[in-house]
Amino acid sequence: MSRLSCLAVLLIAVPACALAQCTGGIAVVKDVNVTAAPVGYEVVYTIQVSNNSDCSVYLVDMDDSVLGDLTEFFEPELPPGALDVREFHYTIQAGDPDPLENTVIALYTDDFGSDYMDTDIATVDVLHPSFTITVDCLGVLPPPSTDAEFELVVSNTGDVALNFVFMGCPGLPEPQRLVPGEVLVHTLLAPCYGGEACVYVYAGATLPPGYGLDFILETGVQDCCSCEGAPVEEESWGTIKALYRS
Ligand SMILES: [Ca+2]
Repeated sequence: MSRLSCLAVLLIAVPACALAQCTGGIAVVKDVNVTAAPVGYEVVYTIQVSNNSDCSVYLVDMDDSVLGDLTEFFEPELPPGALDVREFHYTIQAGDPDPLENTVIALYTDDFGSDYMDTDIATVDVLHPSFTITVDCLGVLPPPSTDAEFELVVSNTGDVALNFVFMGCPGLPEPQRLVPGEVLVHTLLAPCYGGEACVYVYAGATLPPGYGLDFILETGVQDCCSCEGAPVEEESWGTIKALYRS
């Protein structure tokens, strides 16, 4: 090959080579709307892909360790500078690991067969709020009183502090904050009417304000006792249920 023809090859090859090189890449950012959430709560993940290269890129795969294969939800092609943002809702499950970490992996390619990959992680601290509540008649006070005495016991059996409000508990300051494992014991008096003394207590528990979650666990309990020395009746109503208020 002569020196001249070698130069000609170089002149042809260099522009073709320059075309095949894209600079920049893609960036994936994953966010979640809360840092902590109880089981049953619907969290919102946002996944944002930006094409920071100077070439169009084409989606190959978008896979999330919790949300699954998300490829179909994203644009198949992202021009240079384009942004693709999607929201996904996920309800925290009882069996989810705590903390719940999920990783999204995005894979794109370009016209020249180069791969572009990026990944991001979002983490949610899974909360397990729960409590128990009982009210029991301790007996009828001796005359001249006509009251029966009851003991209310509330126990925070979950892994997060709860702020309680009660109805039917005169004399109990509110709100009552109980940390995990803490137990509240309170004595209540109820007058005897028609041979029975009864108390009805409603308990509502909310997460501390710092979580920013409008969530309430609530239930009610009831107990009665006979004022004539007959066997004590025990009743309760309600099961602890969680309400999510938007
Ligand atoms: Ca946790």
